[in-house]
Amino acid sequence: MIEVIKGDITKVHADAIVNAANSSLLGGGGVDGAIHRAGGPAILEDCRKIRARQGECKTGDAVITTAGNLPAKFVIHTVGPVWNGGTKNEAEKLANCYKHSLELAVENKCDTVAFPNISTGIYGYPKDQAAEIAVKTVTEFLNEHKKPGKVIFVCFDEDSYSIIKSLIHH
Ligand code: AR6
Repeated sequence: MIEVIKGDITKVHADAIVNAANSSLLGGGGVDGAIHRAGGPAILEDCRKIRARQGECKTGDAVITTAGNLPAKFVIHTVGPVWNGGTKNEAEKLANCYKHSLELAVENKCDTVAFPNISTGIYGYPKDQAAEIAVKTVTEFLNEHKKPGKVIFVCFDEDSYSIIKSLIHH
């Protein structure tokens, strides 16, 4: 099932929350900054280990770490595309973020997964187009795999909240 709420993802009790990271995995602003601040240094420690093992995280890929002090069990870090007017396969890359994050969640037995609106802040992806891709990709994944049991879209702004609400109630 799919839910949408308005709020701060660092406060959400879920098996996994997803972070809109960058390819360095070493933190940044927006939701990334909020997650590292609220979760504490254990998250960055795990990110550094992953970097040492595999290097940077490519756009559309995802990795999983501890959630440190957050009320979630894991943080799944995915790297959204920077909006470039739609000329750089942004839609496919954004869909891959949702797909790969859900694959990691299932592999790690997460039954509840919370997503922010990936790429729609600093990376500039238009909120309506990003919301359509998010809802479509998650819906298809749940139909195909029958898990995770619950996906929550956590919207920080009213715009994304009302767009996603109207999409999932259709
Ligand atoms: N809870 C939920 N959503 C949030 C929160 C929060 N606490 N804070 C912001 N948002 P952004 P991006 C929303 O900019 O566009 C970082 O520097 C925000 O309103 O966080 O994917 C990374 O390191 C927006 O709707 O991520 C990268 O360099 C959504 O989260 C870059 O930003 C995503 O906005 C990634 O940019």
